[in-house]
Amino acid sequence: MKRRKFLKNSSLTTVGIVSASALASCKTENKTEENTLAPTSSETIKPIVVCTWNFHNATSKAWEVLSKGGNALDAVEQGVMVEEADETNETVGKGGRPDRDGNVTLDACIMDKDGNCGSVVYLQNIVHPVSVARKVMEETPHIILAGKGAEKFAYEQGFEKEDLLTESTRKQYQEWLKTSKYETTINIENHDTIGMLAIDANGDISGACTTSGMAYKVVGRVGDSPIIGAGLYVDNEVGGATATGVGEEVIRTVGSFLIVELMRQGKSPQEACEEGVKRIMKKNEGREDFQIGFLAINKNGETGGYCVHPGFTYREYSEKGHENRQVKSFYS
Ligand code: SD4
Repeated sequence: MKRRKFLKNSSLTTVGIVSASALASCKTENKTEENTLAPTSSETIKPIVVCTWNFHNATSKAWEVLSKGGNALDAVEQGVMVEEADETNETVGKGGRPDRDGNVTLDACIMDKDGNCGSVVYLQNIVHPVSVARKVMEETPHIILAGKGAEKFAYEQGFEKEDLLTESTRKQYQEWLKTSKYETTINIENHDTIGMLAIDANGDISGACTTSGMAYKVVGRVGDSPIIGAGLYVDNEVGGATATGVGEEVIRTVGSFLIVELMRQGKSPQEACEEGVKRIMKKNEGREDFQIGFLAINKNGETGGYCVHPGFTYREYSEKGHENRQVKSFYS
């Protein structure tokens, strides 16, 4: 059943008509009257891609798609797929750390300019959960598929079964089993979930988020990353936001949706991310044992980020160049 004929919509037209020369002129434009966003910047930057942490290869891939005139949805999917396939990234895709029983279970979601979205949670044996999430979005009338059902659907869609544990994560897991500490504290400097937001040459926004979640989590645990509104949210009139860190805290504040709504009310991406973290800290007064990083982009291509502890960065790639940006934090 095809709920959405995504490939027939204008994004495809965009791919067809936006040439390299068109992109050459896609530097900065004056803001148009059409934006519902309260102005926080006088120029529009597009195309542009940002992602949580310093994922150079992932943003480069997304930029490659955008700079050839590709749409934002393809850019974010192909961008985050780079990390899903990278076995050295131990919190995304193949090579992600397992749960307490040794299963690698993946969470991912994707959202497009029209508010269409797809998500998979607790997915095993598939290297690219973001692509399965996209299939859920495009090929089913649903938004979230979980566990065995998601895996069965993936095989039906032609995805191949693969062992996601690597030699390295298997060894680490065996080491962890010696103490089997049942605590969900994660190293505040070591969150590698990738959340990516892109604006294409057409000015349309999409986002994706993918993770293996917290290492040695309770079996069955699902974090914020595949939850639309928590780990990711996109509103094509306003902007997008994504999160990394302890997902439970992001879910409690519906963090990404909150940030997009704050931008709708006129806050800059930076101000909105700061407010998002402050809301979380209000519910966790005095608690310092967790990290959250928020990243946001508005319709103008203005970006911002904020986190609980120093260390969170985000990578930005536009015609202006690419850089890894340090963000301010709640605690210094
Ligand atoms: C989760 N937010 O599952 C994810 C974890 C994360 O880098 O961001 N790790 O809660």
